[in-house]
Amino acid sequence: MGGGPAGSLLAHLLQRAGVDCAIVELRSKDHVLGRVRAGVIEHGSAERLRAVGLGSRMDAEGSRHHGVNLAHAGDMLRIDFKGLTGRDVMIFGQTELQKDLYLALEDSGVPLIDEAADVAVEGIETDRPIVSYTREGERRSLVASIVVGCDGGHGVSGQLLPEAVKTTYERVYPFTWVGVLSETPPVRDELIYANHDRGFALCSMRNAALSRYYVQGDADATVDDWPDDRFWEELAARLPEEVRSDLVTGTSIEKIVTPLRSKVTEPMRHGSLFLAGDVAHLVPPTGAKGLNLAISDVSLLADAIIDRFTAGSTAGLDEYSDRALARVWRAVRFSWWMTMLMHRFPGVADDFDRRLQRAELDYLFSSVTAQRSLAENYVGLPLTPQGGGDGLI
Ligand code: RFL
Ligand code: PHB
Repeated sequence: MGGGPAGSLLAHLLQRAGVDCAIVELRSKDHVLGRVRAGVIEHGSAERLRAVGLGSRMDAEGSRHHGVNLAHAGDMLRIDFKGLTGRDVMIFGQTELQKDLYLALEDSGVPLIDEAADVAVEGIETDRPIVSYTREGERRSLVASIVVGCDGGHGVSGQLLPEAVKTTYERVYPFTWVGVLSETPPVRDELIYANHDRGFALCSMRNAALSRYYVQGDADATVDDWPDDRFWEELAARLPEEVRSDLVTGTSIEKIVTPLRSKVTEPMRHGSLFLAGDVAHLVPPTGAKGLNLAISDVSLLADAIIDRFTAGSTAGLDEYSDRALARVWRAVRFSWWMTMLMHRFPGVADDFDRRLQRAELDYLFSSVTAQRSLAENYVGLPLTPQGGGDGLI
């Protein structure tokens, strides 16, 4: 269920291994392909995409980033991923990855049933669950062995888990991100995350002629509150002087307001229903982890499903939820930490929190150990904790 990155990558992995599958997607293909979202692909995610034939355009048109910058109180700190971890990240838009995924599915003949309305699932406590949907006015159904809910942050498959087995953990942050895409050269070659008294700002990019910028907005902000002039003015005000003078502004070609939340639903399996990607967990975009978690979930799940249908072993399926959640919570922690570190928190605790932020940023600016921890999390932790970071876990 769902043909975003999680659903389409999972289908690609299964089809390659000879496991039959189909995707049932609520929206039209064009709609899915038109969404602008993530930009940062972790080192391990990129390696996994390359290993399954999805790396050539990413390597040709994306760019390798060896570091990011943190800005605070007029200073800039470069976190040197390459030097600190030996690894890097790829900047390649989710929109582009989605294109490659749909092309790969078309080539391999995976049925992608788009514009499927009223998608419903029955029998998840049996080994013959049924997915039904309405397309072109007709009700149809698919009998499956396994159903995977990959239906995103607004999806419904999480609701299929009985209340008695389900626990949801949630944190809502009291602000939004206002994002703009503009056909202007990026202000720097690498990303800049800025902590400023006026609020957070992020400078990102898609390529040498396409920039992606974000500023922190109020919790109830709307796109109409943020005409281009206001956006550029506010972004410039939140950047260090040396960067501000290089900022090239232009007309926005896309603008969004996105709320920030952390949310995890446990477990990620009930009977023959499995959850993967945003439907099971949401993270604020500050750590650039959402798409990467979707990729790691389906990597684990694809191996488990393939094992089930080729070797007859259900061990991987039985372990999936625990293994995926162990990684999820590490990314939830990092995204929460980056969010707490970089934003202005409106409210009574503000002064105390600002002092803590300043102390933490001072520590980061002065300690290579602290920088290495950030770098290690940002480039991506190993697929399973056993592989752990510097090997100490
Ligand atoms: P998606 O991409 O939302 O896809 C879910 C699909 O399911 C369909 N659907 C249904 N299909 C069938 N039946 C139903 N009932 C259905 N309900 C919905 C939807 O139409 C959709 O096609 O979830 P998925 O596949 O789990 O992928 C998750 C990622 O898209 C998401 O985590 C990232 O975009 C998050 N994210 C980032 N992640 C990163 O790793 N690095 C980043 O730099 C990054 N930046 C971002 C982001 C997300 C952002 N927004 C807008 C939320 C920046 C932003 C601004
Ligand atoms: C993006 O380029 O859209 C982007 C980059 C880094 C983030 C979030 C979004 O942390």
